[in-house]
Amino acid sequence: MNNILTSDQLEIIKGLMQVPATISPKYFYDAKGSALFEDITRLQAYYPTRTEHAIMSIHAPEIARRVGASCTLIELGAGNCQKAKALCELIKPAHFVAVDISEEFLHDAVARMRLTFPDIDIQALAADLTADIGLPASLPAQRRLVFYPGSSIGNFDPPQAQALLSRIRDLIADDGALLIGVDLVKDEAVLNAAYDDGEGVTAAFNLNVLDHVNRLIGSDFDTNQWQHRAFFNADRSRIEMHLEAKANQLIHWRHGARSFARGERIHTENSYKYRVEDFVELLERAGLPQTQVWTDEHAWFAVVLARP
Ligand code: AVJ
Repeated sequence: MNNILTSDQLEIIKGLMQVPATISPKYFYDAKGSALFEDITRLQAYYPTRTEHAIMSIHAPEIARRVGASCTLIELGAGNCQKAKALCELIKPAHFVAVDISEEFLHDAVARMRLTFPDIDIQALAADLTADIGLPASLPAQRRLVFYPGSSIGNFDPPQAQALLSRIRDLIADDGALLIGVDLVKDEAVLNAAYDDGEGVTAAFNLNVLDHVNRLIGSDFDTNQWQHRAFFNADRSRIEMHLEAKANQLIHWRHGARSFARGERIHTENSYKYRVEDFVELLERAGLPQTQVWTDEHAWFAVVLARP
């Protein structure tokens, strides 16, 4: 092994040295983390996935009509491609690009999609949305629909979210559109239960990031020494997830170490919750002023179609 650090290693070590320590939520998604996230989406307490799915099913004809003919569908954070499957049936794109951070997971999902849709040209792209999204050069310069479901936009703080939305606006050019899912502000008890489920699936998902980090930087975190914490921070309108040290400990990695005191936390995720009008304003500021909003009966979640 040489001494040159990868950008992932540098980012992780930098975050661990901060006070309080942080680990980016993008490191949740190794193969095990992606599978655990899939388990989360099936939990009764985790309302976003099924609520978004219900909104899209109920309004499918109208969504399809408003989206119009799109040649290329680009899904960001595609994961198991379940949501894209429904959308492909609806709008029948000529090309589909599935973008996700978890490469292994994505390849299996894309292989299944190719069997289901032999007439669609399907490509997988392993990419980190915090960096530039370099689309395959082979894509035709035809009308594009970017699909960004699941309220994954919530992982970014509002200025970062606006920057990402601006980059999406550039990807779709003047004639394209963005179809995006966003989680809304609601009763705190509902929010807290969704991120601290009684079955401990979210806890396992949060703790798994330590095993992933151990593999990435050669550290010696012991998941038994850490505890899942999740709560709504009303001032900042976000769910925060942290890992809390159960005891004092010293964590080592190659050429480095850090001590954690009992009760000290590593901040692992923010999941911002929006009011519809604030999210629409964010889209406007990102150059996507034409919007159409669909929501569920409790106004827990919104699906928004936005255009330049
Ligand atoms: C994938 C970012 C949309 O914020 O709800 C679920 C991740 N974290 N439970 C979310 C997550 C804990 C999820 N996103």
